[in-house]
Amino acid sequence: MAESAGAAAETFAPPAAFAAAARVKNRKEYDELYRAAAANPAEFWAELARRELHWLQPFTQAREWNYPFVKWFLGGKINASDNCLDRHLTGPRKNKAAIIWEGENFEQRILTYQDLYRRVAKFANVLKAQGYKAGDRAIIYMPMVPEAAVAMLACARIGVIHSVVFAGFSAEALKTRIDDLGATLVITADAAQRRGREIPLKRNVDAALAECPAVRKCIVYRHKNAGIEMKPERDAWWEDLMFGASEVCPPEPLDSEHPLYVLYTSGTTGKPKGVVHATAGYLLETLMTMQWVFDIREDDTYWCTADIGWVTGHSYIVYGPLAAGATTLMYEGAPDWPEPDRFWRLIEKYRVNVFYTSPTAIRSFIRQGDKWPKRRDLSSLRLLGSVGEPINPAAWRWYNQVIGQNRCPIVDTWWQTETGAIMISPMPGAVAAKPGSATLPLPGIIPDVVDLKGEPVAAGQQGYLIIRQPWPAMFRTLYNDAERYRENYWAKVPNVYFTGDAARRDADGYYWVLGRVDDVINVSGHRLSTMEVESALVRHAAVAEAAAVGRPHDLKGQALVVFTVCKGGVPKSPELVEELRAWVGQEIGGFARPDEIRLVDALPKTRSGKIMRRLLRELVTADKVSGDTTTLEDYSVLLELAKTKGDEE
Ligand code: 7RM
Repeated sequence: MAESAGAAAETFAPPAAFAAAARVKNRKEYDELYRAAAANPAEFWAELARRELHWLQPFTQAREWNYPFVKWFLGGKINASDNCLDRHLTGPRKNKAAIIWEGENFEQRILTYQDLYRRVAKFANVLKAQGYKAGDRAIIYMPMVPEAAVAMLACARIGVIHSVVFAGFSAEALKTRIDDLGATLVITADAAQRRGREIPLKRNVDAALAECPAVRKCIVYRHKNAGIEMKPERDAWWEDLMFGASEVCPPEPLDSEHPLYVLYTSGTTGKPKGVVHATAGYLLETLMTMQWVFDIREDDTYWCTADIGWVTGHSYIVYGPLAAGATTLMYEGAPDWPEPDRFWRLIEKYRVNVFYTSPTAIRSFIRQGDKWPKRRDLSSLRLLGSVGEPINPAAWRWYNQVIGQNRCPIVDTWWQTETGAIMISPMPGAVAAKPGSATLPLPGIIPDVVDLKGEPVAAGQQGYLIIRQPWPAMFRTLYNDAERYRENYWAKVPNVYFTGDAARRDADGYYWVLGRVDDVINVSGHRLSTMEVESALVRHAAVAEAAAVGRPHDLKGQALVVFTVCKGGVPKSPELVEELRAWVGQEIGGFARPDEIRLVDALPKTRSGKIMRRLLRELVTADKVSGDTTTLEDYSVLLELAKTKGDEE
């Protein structure tokens, strides 16, 4: 990417037909909108909040910025579920499809806005009947089924703070999150499905709950008829509780700042961070970005392929699309099941207009060959999106040609779990794309590329990506850890939000996000903390020390390589390598299983005892070390490491 990352890169102007129909139609309109917002961000957002959201009580103050803590739309009362459902019921959207669901075995369900509303109201009454109320915390550990959205919206309706845990996480990871959050409720299903196999969710919940006495209730949605055990008193079937529940449940008027959800994400230590999002600001920006970035239309079928367990699923399968009154497609299953054309088949079948996926997925489609998309009718598509990691220009071009048929703009959207909504992305009718660049910031977002002192670096130079002003969908804090919030995000560079990403801004002002600068690695668009993997490994009886690093990978962006030192007397063997890989899978989740484990005698360390990950990174990337090794304690360690090549997958 580096060779094309600049003003000289090829540009793709918005297709004229697209621009003519778009909300923001040309660069001049974007520039004016951006300038107006930057002149007074608080007032800009306040005006949108008044116009775009349904308030149960109007707010009296736009913003309170008490560095590094922000509040938006103070004095207002609002409800996210009311904004996603009730307000669509009085007009022509009432019988419009809210969620179209397809299962891996081609099962289909369509829930209209009225259907979804009734289910949410009923389930909210179920939660109330179980004694849950505003401020309580619920874990949602569900497959990709509409009931996951029902559970989220029902929590939101009565102010219960939800935390969705990706169904690929292990029992151990689930337990850590339940504990940290002090959750008293778990909502789950018997099983999920992937590649023809059933994944036993309830069994993981049982294992986690054996050590979580604070959880009083576990509600189980029957999805697969998997034979599971139900613990009397604690466990109840979703359908039993729903039977006869009232469909009337007025939305609770909640403070603008009431936490909507907590989502755990990997940080630079072994302990995941609970990212806290507040109701009104989050809702406003997920909604605005549906308009600005996806230019969402009343008759669109919109599909975001993320899992509901990641922030992209929260913002762009559930809250954003439903707040916009859109039709959102949800698919439970693998992209290559039963054949590698499943995504294209779904687009053909449902006449999908807007398609939002990840570079990793795109690269795997490229590898499978053009014949798969070519045998499907993709003419309904009008806009394509990408998220999760930098998209390499070659993948961008393929996406443009083979999927978009040179007709659809591509929005490369940069954002994070912490930012809540898309921050840097072209407005598709207004801003020309450059493959590999997320292009320009959205209105009200004021980023910069700076050095550690906060001084802007020159155009074309690499620096730290920061944001200068708080924005409404910004996370408010880390759950129970305001200090870590301050240190991680607001102290690395004085007075600004530190994203953890390196970036370059070219002479046209375009942003090129280069990747993480911390110990977070991005495997297939999933954030993994090197420390989290290392702590999982040292919990294994055979392991003394471990150091995890990322190595560039054609498909996944980065692959996970772990240098592992075993305890004295433990013999190195391929069986041990396999056992350790499986162990990490079990401790964190299958997606965190290292691609490679190298059993070594020692790790390179500084004199103060810090593991020199930079050297390990070079070693796995270039197979040799050229950088500065002057602080290395024992150079011979490095020579030994260079000889140890692990077994490739
Ligand atoms: C939405 C999401 C956030 C990290 C972020 C970046 C990387 C995401 C892009 C990107 C380059 C993009 N949330 N990232 N999108 N890098 N271009 N369009 O992914 O919290 O899971 O990850 O992902 O490093 O900091 S996340």
